[in-house]
Amino acid sequence: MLLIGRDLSPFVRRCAITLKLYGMAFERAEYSTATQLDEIRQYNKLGRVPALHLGEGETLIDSSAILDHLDELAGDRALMPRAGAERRSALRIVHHALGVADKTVVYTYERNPAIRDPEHISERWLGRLSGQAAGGLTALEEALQDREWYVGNSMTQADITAAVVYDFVRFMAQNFLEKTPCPRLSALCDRLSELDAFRETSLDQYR
Ligand SMILES: N[C@@H](CCC(=O)N[C@@H](CS)C(=O)NCC(=O)O)C(=O)O
Repeated sequence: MLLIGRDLSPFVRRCAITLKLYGMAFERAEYSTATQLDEIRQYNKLGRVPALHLGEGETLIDSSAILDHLDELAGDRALMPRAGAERRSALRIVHHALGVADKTVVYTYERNPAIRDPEHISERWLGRLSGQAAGGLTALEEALQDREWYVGNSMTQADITAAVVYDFVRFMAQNFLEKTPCPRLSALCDRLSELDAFRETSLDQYR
């Protein structure tokens, strides 16, 4: 399997971490969305990452579709609860986190001169995006309460995705967290950052 994209993308990183946690062998094509769009388009005509090339001309796009496939391969070890209330809770957390990631990514693109002309930056648009990200972060912080894990008694995809997205926000848009501190989520992220799968994909490589 070949994973396309860099760990700077929270969508890519949650796939890389999950592959590592499942112990599945994979290779990397660490293309940047800012400078290597043509290379990325060979795998995803949308020009987005992640994509997971499975071989024999088959490629999956979008982190949720990729993780759905990996969970199927993982069988009983799948990190997403299979059904019922636990699955619904995990999906609620994962999609709040993905929403925060979406809004934060667009926020950073709006302010990136390689993507957006500085004279066209809209403060109104930035305010809307940061407000939406803050709403999602608040939902994630409240949902964790004082529990060790979001769902049940062990780590699930909800914990992984929430931690990866929090780490991304902390790295790219620290100003969001000044207005919306998330101490519980921060502690979860720090705890998971000790795992090899998180350490090996650490954002420190982009400092
Ligand atoms: N829903 C997608 C979102 C993927 C996404 O937005 N990826 C960003 C990188 S963080 C990207 O490729 N952006 C390039 C662009 O849209 O121009 C997923 O979960 O994989």
